[in-house]
Amino acid sequence: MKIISSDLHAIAVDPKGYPEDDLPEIAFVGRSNVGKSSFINSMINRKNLARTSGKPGKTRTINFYIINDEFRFVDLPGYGYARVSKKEQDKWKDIIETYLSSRKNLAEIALIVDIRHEPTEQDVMMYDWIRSFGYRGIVVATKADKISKGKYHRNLKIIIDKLGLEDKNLIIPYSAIDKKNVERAWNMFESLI
Ligand SMILES: Nc1nc2c(ncn2[C@@H]2O[C@H](COP(=O)(O)OP(=O)(O)O)[C@@H](O)[C@H]2O)c(=O)[nH]1
Ligand SMILES: [Mg+2]
Repeated sequence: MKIISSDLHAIAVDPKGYPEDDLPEIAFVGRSNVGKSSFINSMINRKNLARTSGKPGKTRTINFYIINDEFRFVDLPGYGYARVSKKEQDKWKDIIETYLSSRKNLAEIALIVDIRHEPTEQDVMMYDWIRSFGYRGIVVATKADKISKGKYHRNLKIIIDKLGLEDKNLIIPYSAIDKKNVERAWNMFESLI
């Protein structure tokens, strides 16, 4: 994919704030701090368009990034950050679910997990939900630069088994640092947009 332009298009908490056009969107969900914003930045060769943060639990909004004026990447609020109240977590859950269940533009939802860790119950729930809505269920296993060679395949298998992936081509080991598999990720998304 040749990136000609990329911009923040909209920030929303509910459907009133979503962009009003027919451009296809690929949304990214995952735990807080898993690397969603870093994934988006590295895919589009931008250092800090999608805001990344050392402080987990900061993104409370849906951020729409428009690419080549043709499609959007959508950065959803991260779930599962223990240090925010239940009430606040429920609010984020509502923001995420409203978007995912109502958005006509949505071409695919990709789940981002950390390759070093077994997926959480919330990851499993999210993945089941994605599949039940008829999406393919692409999984990006990021932070691959942080895992030893010895653990790499073992951990991928743990993730595949825990999430119940039917096809192991659906999981993309990735690194925002060295851009491992950036081409493979683009090939996967290009067929959808
Ligand atoms: N080593 C490494 N660090 C990463 C990678 N992706 C994200 N990070 C770091 O993980 C932290 C959280 O990333 P961020 O993109 O803000 O996560 P988000 O909350 O899911 O959007 C930041 O300190 C990033 O620099 C990666 O592929 N490799
Ligand atoms: Mg983020």
